[in-house]
Amino acid sequence: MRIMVLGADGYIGWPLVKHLLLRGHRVCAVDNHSKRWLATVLNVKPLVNHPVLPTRVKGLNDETLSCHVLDLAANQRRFDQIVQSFQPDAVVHLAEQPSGPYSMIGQEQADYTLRNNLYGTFNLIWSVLNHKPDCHIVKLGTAGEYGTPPVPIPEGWLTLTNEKTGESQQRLFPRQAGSFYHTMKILETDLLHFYSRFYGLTVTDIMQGPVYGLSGDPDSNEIETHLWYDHVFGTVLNRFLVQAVAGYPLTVYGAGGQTRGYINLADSIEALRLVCENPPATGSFRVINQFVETFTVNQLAIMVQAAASLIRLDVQIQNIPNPRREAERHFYEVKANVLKQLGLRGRHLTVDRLIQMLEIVQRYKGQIDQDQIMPTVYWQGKEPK
Ligand code: USQ
Repeated sequence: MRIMVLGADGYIGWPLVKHLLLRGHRVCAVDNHSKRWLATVLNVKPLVNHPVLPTRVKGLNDETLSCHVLDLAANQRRFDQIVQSFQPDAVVHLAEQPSGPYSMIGQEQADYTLRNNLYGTFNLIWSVLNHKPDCHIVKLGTAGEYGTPPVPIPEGWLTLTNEKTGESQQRLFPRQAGSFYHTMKILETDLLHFYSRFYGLTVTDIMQGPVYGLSGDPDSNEIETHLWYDHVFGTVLNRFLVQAVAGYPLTVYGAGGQTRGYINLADSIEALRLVCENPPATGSFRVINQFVETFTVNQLAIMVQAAASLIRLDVQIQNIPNPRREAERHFYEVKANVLKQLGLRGRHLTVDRLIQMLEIVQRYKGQIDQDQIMPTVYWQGKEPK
C-alpha cells in the first residue's frame, strides 16, 4: 500500500515508518519538527536525542520511503501537492501537539494546540477530498475523549432506541474530556464524522490509551524513538521507568486510582498497520478502542518497584498532590474488540518486559535530568496542596 505518516518524527511516528517499510509498504513521511521546538522552549529533552527526520530517512537508504518537512496546519497548498503526487491509500495522522499538560499551561499553549491540531486535521480532510477522495484517514484520537463515565464504554457507538416507534440510531458515545488537548481531539472526531457523513470520507478514529515502551521492535535493545520522561510530554509508565533508574521516588499523582487502558509501543504500531491494511467500507466512519490492558497508576508503580527490586534497584513510591483535575478513584470498563478481530494479539506488561526496559534505560542513567520530573503545570492554575 501507499501510506503517508504525518508526525513521522514523533514517538510513535518513526517506529511506525520503519514497521510499515518492513512489511513492504511504500511510505511518505511528513513532519515539521514542532515537538522539538516546543520542548526546547520548555527546556525539556528526551532521554536520547535522535537526528531530525530527513537525516533518519537518509540513514535507512530505502527508495520506497520519501519525506517532507512541512507544517500541515499552515501550508495546505504544499500538502495538497504532496497528496496529489503520492496518491496515498491511507494516511496515518499523528501530527499533533500530543500533551494534556502542555495544553493547560496557559492561553498561548492552548491556542497553539487548537490551531495546530484542528487546522492540521481540517487541511488533511480537504487535501484528501480534493486529490484522493477514497483514501482512508487513520486518525489517532485518544481514549481520554470518553473521560471516566460511571458506565461501560462501548467501542465508539451508543444505540438510541425510541421505545414507542421502535426506531433505532447509532450515535457516538458521549464524550467529556479532562484537558484542553483531549477536548480538541473531541472536536476533531466531530469534524471527521461530519465529513464522513456529508462527503463520504473514509475514516478510522482510534481511541488510544497511554503508550509505553522504548522501541517499535519488542526484541530491540535500543531506545529507537524519543523517550520523553519530563512532566509535560512523558507518559506515566515511561516516566516511572526513568525515575526508577534515577533513584527518584515514583511520582503517583493524588490517590493513584486513575485507571487507563495501556498499550506497548510495538502493539500500537502493529495496530496502526492492521488498521491501514483492513480499511472500513468506503465512506464509513469506524471507531476503534486501542489498548491492551487497564491499570491504575498505583498498580503501575507497584509493578515497576517490584521489577526494579529484582535487578537491585531500590525504588520508593510517593503520592504527590495531583497537578491535574481528574477522578482519582473511578469505574473504568472499556470494550475493545475490533483490534482483536483484526489480529492484534497484544503484549502484556510482564516483569520480564519491565526488567528489559529498565536495563536499557540504565545504560543512559548519566543523561537523566531530574529537573524535568516534578510537574509544574497545574490544571487549577496554582499548585495543589
Ligand atoms: N500520572 C501520574 N504520575 C505521573 C504522570 C501521570 O500519576 O508522573 C497519571 C495522570 O494523572 C493520569 C495517568 O497517569 O491519570 C495517565 O497520564 P499520562 O500522562 O500517561 O497520559 P495522558 O496525560 O492521559 O496522555 C497520554 C498521551 C496522550 C494520549 C493519552 C491517552 O500523552 O497523547 O492521548 O495518553 S489517554 O490517557 O487514554 O487519554
